[in-house]
Amino acid sequence: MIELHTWTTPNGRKISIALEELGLAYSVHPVNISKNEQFRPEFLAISPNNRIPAIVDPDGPGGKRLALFESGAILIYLADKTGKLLAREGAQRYAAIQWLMWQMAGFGPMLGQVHHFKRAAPEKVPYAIKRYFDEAKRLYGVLDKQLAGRDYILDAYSIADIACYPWAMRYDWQEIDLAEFPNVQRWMGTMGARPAVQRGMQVPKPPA
Ligand SMILES: N[C@@H](CCC(=O)N[C@@H](CS)C(=O)NCC(=O)O)C(=O)O
Repeated sequence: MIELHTWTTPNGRKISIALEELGLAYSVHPVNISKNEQFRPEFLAISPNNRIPAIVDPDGPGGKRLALFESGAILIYLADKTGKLLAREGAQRYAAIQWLMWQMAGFGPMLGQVHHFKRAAPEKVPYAIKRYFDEAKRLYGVLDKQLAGRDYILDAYSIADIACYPWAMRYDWQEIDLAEFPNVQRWMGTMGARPAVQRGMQVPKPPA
């Protein structure tokens, strides 16, 4: 059974959603990053960058154990393992990887900076708040344009949608007005109606 090492954050939830969508059996191993559990030696042995999520698949390529960190790499691995949520070849495969990279390099990190400077920074830094909030709005605009006239980011539901959704679900933390991005708003409704997405968003259970 695949081990999922994760926490209650957007990057972690990408993987629980994918595992739920793919119907793969998995066990959940919470890594409470607010208690610095990501620095425990046993977790660092799997994820040397001390970040969740990470997986261990005892039945990896060639039947051998595979440990993997970086949510984008994990999504590609799980999709390739099952032959679902990512075309095996052709233009749609590269389009999905393109949007996955867009999320990994832009939508996630920039929204993460918005979360930090709007909610967590010990001092108010107006320059940083404006810089990252403006960039967040630009990125929401790019996503909105891509979603015009489509149910999902590409022709079919893919790991690109799964990568973006948990970050967009924190729109209230980002103080993003979804009414300005009607295609994103519609897509979030479509995504949120999927039972596997609903289950994946509850993993791991928040601490009591
Ligand atoms: N690029 C990484 C980012 C992972 C990441 O930033 N994870 C955060 C939680 S969402 C984390 O583990 N933070 C712990 C820390 O900063 O020490 C991925 O997508 O997997």
